[in-house]
Amino acid sequence: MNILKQKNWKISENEVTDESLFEQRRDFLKLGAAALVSSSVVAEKLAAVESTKRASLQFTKTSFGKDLELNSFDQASTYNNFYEFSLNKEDPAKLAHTLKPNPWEIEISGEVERPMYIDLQDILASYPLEERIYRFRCVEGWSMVVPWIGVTLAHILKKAKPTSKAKYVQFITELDPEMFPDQKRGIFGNVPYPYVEGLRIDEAMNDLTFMAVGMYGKVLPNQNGAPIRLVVPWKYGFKSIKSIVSIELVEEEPLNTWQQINPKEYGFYANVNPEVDHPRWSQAKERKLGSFFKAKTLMFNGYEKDVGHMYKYMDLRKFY
Ligand SMILES: Nc1nc2c(c(=O)[nH]1)N[C@H]1C(S)=C(S)[C@@H](COP(=O)(O)O)O[C@H]1N2
Ligand SMILES: [Mo]
Repeated sequence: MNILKQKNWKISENEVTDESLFEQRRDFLKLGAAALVSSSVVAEKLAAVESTKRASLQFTKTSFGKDLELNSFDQASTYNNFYEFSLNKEDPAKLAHTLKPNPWEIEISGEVERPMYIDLQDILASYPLEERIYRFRCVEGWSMVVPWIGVTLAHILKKAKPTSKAKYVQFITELDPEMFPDQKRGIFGNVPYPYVEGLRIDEAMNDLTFMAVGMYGKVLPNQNGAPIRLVVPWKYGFKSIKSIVSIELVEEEPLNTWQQINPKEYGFYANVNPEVDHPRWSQAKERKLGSFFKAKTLMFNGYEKDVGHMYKYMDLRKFY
């Protein structure tokens, strides 16, 4: 295989902002003697402090989602689905320190003229990073609005030059039980690993389809899929696969993890659609993190004018 190995840029120390670290440490000191007697409280707080030490990113702002009301960083980084750590949404934030996002490489292979490895540091240092505010809707009925930082997937794929046989794209999450405790459990784990997702090539090349390396101005927290994850805003959240190490261009439709687990409930397309209910619950409404009331779910999660054309001749009840 013809592998193009790119230069390995490192983020320099001075790009790491310590502002929030300092703020948190001060709060920590304010907790005073009462908290200090419990060493587990101290350890937990220190872990939280460490996790805020994330590098700031250089990026351009865009008009995507400029009228949407953002969720807070805390909301988006403490309520997570990341089964490699746990099924419990509060756990990834506490457990994800075992994920080592640096160094990290993504292999691009399959139906491409230029198979390659891309170093994550290259993306951070030399790709045109932009911020996009997107709605995010989990199939379970909760939603949020997040300012992601990254590049379009199309930008990355074009470097590898997909061939005419590339009809789909398959993504794979890192498989490493030292980083992801649930992977140690083998067949007793939460899901069959590694986590796999897929998109049709036109979906992958759509301008909305984003590879996020950061959020809220800084690199991704581990629990949100560091160092690089997919964000497909018109599809249910499970399509937005985290901590990606492989992107393969393929001829056949990939079998994504949730389809493997329960094909009656989860399909390949997973477009947000308030008219097609999940077999066990309605998809007509959603609750935004932090909101008391539910809101109506929008067709294609509000992105119909950007993506509706791709599904014009498809029966969306059949291709769920
Ligand atoms: N590798 C991997 N990717 C994943 C998941 C997962 O468990 N493992 N969960 C998915 C689901 S169900 C959702 S809703 C989103 C959650 O992303 P967030 O934690 O950043 O909100 O990640 C998706 N990507
Ligand atoms: Mo989800």
